[in-house]
Amino acid sequence: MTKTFTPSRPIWCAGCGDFGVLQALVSALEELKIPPHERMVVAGIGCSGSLQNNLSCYGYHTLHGRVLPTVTGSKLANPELTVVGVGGDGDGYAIGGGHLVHAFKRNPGVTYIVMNNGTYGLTKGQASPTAPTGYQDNLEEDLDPVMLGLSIPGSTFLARAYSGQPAQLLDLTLAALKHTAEGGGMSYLEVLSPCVTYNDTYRDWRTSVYDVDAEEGYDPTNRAAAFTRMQELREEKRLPLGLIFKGQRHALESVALNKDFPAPALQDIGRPDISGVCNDALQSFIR
Ligand SMILES: Cc1ncc(C[n+]2csc(CCOP(=O)(O)OP(=O)(O)O)c2C)c(N)n1
Ligand code: SF4
Ligand SMILES: [Mg+2]
Repeated sequence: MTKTFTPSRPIWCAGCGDFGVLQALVSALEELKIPPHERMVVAGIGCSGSLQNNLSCYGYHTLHGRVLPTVTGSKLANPELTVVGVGGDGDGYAIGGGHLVHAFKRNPGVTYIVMNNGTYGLTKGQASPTAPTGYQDNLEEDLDPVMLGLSIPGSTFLARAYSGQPAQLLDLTLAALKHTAEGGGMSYLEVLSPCVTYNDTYRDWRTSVYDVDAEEGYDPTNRAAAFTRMQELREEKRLPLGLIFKGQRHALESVALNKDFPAPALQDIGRPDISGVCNDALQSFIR
């Protein structure tokens, strides 16, 4: 990147929770001194998917539900980038739900932030996988993606924040970026981010959130105990916030890339053996 563009102003409704997520991400990237040309932000489709237009970065608006394969590919192509995926609950848990399972399992060095508002905001308020029973005549039980993440042994960082509590949201965004920067692999941060137009949950969530960071004896390194606590809190109709689980496992790029399979963006394309392979590939399309 030789020039930076001026980020556009958000197009969200006044009061949308996504403003808080943008503010936290911008502040965390600044605090960690990650310059714009080292940031790659990939967004899904939805109101939340416009976030990458509102900060200085390499940005890419990918296909609906395809944030995780795109960020995984970006990190493998250039592991020197700070790669962040952002999107909605519809994007990440419905059409993209299969990718979430495999991303937890693969543990690529990316941060994935999901703005969960329990609805498809952009398409005017249909029930998403996290919508409660009864919302828009939803007959189904809501999905808890943090519990899904806990059930997959490869996951290494699972947290939940609330855009109505900006100090904790910033702390968790910083912790997520640091986990990944230190080689820990994928940091997954779900943010409860109310949609004031189609599912205004501010009043409900203000009283139902529960902070495990403040709970004496809560151990985020104990996967089984964390799962049990999440289940108890769910039965009490509470929404757990905080660092829910932090484990250790190698990041995908640390084992997938090596001297026989180097990162494509870091290869010297002037080398004759590489330019020969590139030319052969190009010729094969022309033939
Ligand atoms: C393949 C495909 N299917 C459906 C759509 C229509 N669509 C656009 S956004 C969206 C859901 C958005 O919900 P969510 O991901 O929760 O984002 P939000 O708008 O709530 O931030 C859908 C179904 C689409 N764009 N592409
Ligand atoms: S429709 Fe909902 S999710 Fe979309 S910008 Fe407005 S408040 Fe935010
Ligand atoms: Mg949504």
